[in-house]
Amino acid sequence: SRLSALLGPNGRVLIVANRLPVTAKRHPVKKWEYPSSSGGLVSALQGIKDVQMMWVGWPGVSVPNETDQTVITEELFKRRCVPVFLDEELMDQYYSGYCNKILWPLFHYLGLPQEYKINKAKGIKSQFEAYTQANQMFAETVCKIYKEGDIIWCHDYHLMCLPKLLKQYNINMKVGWFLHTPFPSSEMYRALPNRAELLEAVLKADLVGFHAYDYARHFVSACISLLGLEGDLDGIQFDRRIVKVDAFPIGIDAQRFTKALEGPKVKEKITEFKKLFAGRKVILGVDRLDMIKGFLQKLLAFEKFLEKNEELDSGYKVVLLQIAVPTRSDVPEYRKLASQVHELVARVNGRFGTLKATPILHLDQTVDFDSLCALYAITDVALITSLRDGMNLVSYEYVACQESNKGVLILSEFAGAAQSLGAGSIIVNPWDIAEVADAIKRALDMPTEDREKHHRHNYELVSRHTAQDWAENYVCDLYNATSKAPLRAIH
Ligand code: GDG
Repeated sequence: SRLSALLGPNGRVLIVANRLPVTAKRHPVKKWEYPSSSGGLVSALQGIKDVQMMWVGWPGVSVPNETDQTVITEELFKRRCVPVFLDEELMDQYYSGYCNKILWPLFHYLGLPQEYKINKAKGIKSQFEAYTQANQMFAETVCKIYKEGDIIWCHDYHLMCLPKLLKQYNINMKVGWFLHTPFPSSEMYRALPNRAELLEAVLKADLVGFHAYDYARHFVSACISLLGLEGDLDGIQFDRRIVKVDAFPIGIDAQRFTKALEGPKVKEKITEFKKLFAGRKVILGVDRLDMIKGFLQKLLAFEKFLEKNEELDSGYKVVLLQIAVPTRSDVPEYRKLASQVHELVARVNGRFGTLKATPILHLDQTVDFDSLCALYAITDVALITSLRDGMNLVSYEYVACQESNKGVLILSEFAGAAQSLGAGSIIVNPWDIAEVADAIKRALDMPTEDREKHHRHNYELVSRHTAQDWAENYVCDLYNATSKAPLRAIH
């Protein structure tokens, strides 16, 4: 590949992300086991092939015992992973605290928590300190395994200080940073008390990447208005260098899905699910149970759809199948969201259910990969109502599995994916409940010819623009972006 040609036989890509692709898990007999972790980033980077990669990240559990740490480190090393051990308190302040209570909601336009103002003296201040401290520990781990020629690719809002810390250690390291969430408008971002420090740390990278041009533009605006820098989408002048900023929309490994559909296990599931839902149209939702995914809006819209189409009742027989993957349940806001969702599900089911069937099938669970593929393949509509979403890979995966069915994708205009899959989907504003309700009706009624046309457009994009391309484009650009000469001579 282009990437392996560039890097040569010894060059490695070090992926630094909060979570490793495998998790260390306590086991009653074996003591430890190492299942793979799920999530968007892991799915995407599985697509990079024929390049030496190492991962640096948190192993998914706090491990106080040093002997255990040694065992885990050795085992993970065999899987090309290097753990960063963070204790429970640090994780609580850095991850549940600063990352998930402050940066995540802010980057998705949900604002800052009230606490930010109230607890400034103790809670929040120490959350930012924990954040920088955790970043420091990631940096130290990277430095320990760094070899000349390695390329370091830092991921996401958890690690915004990392480019600066790594360059402090060795100015010649090639360091890139990529954000998987939206970068918000500078008018939103400027509310963050540590706004300047984080921007300056990110700007130490050689390449700053986003899923969409809008996010890159917002980042550049923030640098201009909050740091007084000069720049545009060609680069930002900082520290006598030009920092490259660009959009790299992520893709998926579509073949992983199409191949799975051919396998006996998925075929079996397909038969099973087809029987289960016989005679009903199925609308599918697959989301982590997160406020950004617009669960309440989705449920309200589905309720409105049922309300408006009551007379069609027996004609339609529609079911909303929602896989709600549990996430961050240690954060109170997420627990609150879960109970709001449950209340709404119960209301709609109580109102529109019959002795024979209920209109919403809501599962607080993950499903295994085979079942996921089968569900993607047999359902009639995918309903994605994210209030904000960096990209949204579920929409891509759905398209990849719909070659025979030609199901319809209803997609929020606030998901990054709307930029690429817009022309082949029904685009909705998830806040407009009536609009989403109508879109459900339109999707269910769409003539085969239109469904084929929509699907063709989306499928071409999804199968052509792969995760491998994404990673290659990013790493190649990073490779070439380094060591820009100073803009002008210094007197
Ligand atoms: C973040 C950004 C951005 C989900 N449920 C199950 C399951 N999944 C897998 C899906 C998909 C992944 O998890 C979810 O990815 P998304 O992109 O949809 O959403 P986030 O988790 O919020 O990801 C997002 C992404 O990072 C990448 O940059 O697109 O905007 O928020 O791959 O397949 N997998 C299995 N069972 C499940 O029940 N096996």
